[in-house]
Amino acid sequence: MGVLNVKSTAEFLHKAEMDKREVLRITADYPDMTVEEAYCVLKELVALKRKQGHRIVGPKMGLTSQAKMKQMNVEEPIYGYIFDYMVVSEGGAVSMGDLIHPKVEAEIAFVLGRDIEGPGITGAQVLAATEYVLPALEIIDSRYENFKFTLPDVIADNASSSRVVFGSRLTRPGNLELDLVGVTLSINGEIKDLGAGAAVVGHPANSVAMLANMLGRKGEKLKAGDIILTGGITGAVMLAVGDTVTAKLDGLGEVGFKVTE
Ligand code: OOG
Ligand code: MG
Repeated sequence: MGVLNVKSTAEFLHKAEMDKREVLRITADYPDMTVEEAYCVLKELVALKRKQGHRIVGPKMGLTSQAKMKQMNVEEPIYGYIFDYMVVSEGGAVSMGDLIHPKVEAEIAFVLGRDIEGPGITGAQVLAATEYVLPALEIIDSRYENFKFTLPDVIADNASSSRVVFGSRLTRPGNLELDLVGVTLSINGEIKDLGAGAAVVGHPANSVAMLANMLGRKGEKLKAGDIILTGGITGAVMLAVGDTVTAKLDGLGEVGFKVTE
């Protein structure tokens, strides 16, 4: 009990990730941890990873789907950061031995051509500033026992970020209707879940706009060249050794990886 120590909490979560060991959620000991405090832990966690030489590839949005928001009983999505060591090459392998209890979800990623700074950013402004969109598979791996957490817990844990695979085809957003893009997520050739871009707060560009506005409240902005994950379109599906995972996104292409020991 007592007062939450931001620094040691960040170290605890970073160590859990590096040791590939699930841990008791922070709110079991600090039930009063607020969302604001959780973002302070995230900030410390980011500083820690940077000090170890890891580089941010871009921010990610989480809990952007109605299903996850309802499940977590929240109204606002959350954000975290993807680091360079989390990126797996398209068609490559994710090693189960590096992870705890990973799940995969299909997403649309954005690459901005110029900086965007909230408040007041809209989806239309995001689209106008977007250079490319691309398919992505995010592997989430909550550091908490049984993937069970409250909202502040998951924020402190970098929104369960673990690995990401980006598709190699870049598409200019142009007249694409990203809300209507159909998505399937298959494992070993069997469709496990499916959805459409609209699952992400109505349109994936809205997710980027919300992120710009959330960062804007902290005096931060989205930068040109950032690769931004907009949030799961499909549900998250458990992974097992031997799985071959493929997502197909209508008009955007495919992305996949294998799970090895
Ligand atoms: C939190 C991460 C959520 C998404 O796309 O919704 C996320 C979790 O469900 O563990 O990455
Ligand atoms: Mg995600």
